[in-house]
Amino acid sequence: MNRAKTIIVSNRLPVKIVFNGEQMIYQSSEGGLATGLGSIYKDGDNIWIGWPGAIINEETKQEKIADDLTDRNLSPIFLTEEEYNKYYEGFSNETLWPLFHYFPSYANYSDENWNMYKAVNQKFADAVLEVLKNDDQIWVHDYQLMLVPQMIRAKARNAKIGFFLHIPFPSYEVFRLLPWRDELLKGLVGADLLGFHTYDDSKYFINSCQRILGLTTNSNQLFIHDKPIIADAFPISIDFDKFNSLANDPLQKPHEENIVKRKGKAKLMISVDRLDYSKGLINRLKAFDKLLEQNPQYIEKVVFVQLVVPSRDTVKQYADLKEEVDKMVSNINSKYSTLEWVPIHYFYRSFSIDLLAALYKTADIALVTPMRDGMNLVSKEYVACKTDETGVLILSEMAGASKELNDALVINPNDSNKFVKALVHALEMPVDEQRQRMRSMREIVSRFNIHHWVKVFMNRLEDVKVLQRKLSVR
Ligand code: ADQ
Repeated sequence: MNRAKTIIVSNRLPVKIVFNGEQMIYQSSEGGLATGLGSIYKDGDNIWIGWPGAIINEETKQEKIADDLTDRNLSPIFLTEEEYNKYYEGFSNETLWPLFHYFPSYANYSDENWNMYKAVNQKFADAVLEVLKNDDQIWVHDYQLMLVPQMIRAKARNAKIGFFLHIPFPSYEVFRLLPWRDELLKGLVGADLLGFHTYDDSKYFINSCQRILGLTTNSNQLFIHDKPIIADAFPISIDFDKFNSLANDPLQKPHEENIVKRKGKAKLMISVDRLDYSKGLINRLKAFDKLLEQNPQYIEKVVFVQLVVPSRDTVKQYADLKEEVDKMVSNINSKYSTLEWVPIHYFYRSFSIDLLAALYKTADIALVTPMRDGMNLVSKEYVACKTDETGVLILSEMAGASKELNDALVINPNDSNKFVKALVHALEMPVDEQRQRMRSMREIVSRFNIHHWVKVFMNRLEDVKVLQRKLSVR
């Protein structure tokens, strides 16, 4: 008997191909999404369609990869260098990413990139259509594939399609700056269920659909010729148990002891981000500088460990940002260092999850202060690793996570005075208050974890189909 299957579609597969000379190695992703969706795509005939993270032009190699990945229920889409540059680097990352993160002056509007975005989205949709059977459900992910829902719908009228946006959806006034706003919205409303991190994101989306496409709406329902579809908030999370048990693992002790020894009596503050202008690196460094300038009593009493994962640093905006961060770190360090102490320890590289967990666990304060962020998983990872329930999270109100983690010290990253006040509050917070706040945040992250997120989204997709059927027989 043929059981209905689930088809996951995202720009990247949860494996990456890396080369060791001529030898190809498949590196599995340990990211939250891969873990959360692991229970789905690995099961039965289910499948995950996406790009395997390397440009492969030779047909024989492509065939071998497709063959190797079949056993893992993965189906690769191969991109040429030109497709990758214009669809991914170009339209996705130079147009949609800055605009959706409220950096419209960084957005580049290029017809050529847009045409390639359409062509590559069609390639993904065709790959879905090739394996799609009657009752299958499809879950499309993120801003790189916003046209895919409608492209599938055009050929499979009754398909069950969910879409989740991992970055913010901007307000109408920003979204309408896009020359291709109508087409993108039409692409999205091909889905039955549209998920966003926050209620505001889903409202902004519904508002754009009303004003740009003229759709009729009722609360979270949008009507596509009488057929209701739903847009709602589904805040993503992490694998709480994984981080929590890693933080409790005795094998982690040497890492932790090493960090504790090095920080001495000073308080440890950390931040962990990809290099990106949306992450607020500059404002954070300015606030730290101001903290030391206005509060010299913290000299030698606080150490700031800043981890930055390299990202797109061949692109000018990113290279400029990197240069500015380098310069500011070295200015601050030269301004305040003593013979015994350096205020900022700055790492521009990736860290293993073990070391990351040890840093989270030993950090007295985590600074998660993006200018704009869909959710931000670092804030939740920090909370999951604070097994003794101490520690303070300073969180930007521009991160989706701030809607759930109310017990963080929530700040506006542009307000440097309040930012410094929050730093002082965090440095001075009594342990009882830390415990009270941390306990309630841990409860939220543990309960609403990544597995819960997947389950709720999938159930809701089923409910929308039931609702549509009910209304169509009335
Ligand atoms: P990202 O923009 O990548 O994700 P985020 O949610 O913070 O942002 O996830 C970053 C991940 O990278 C975390 O799991 C973190 O541990 C890891 N990481 C960061 N620095 C690291 C380092 N130096 N070494 C190792 N690992 C590091 C997008 C959206 C977010 C949204 C997620 C999920 O931009 O808003 O939360 O998708 O939907």
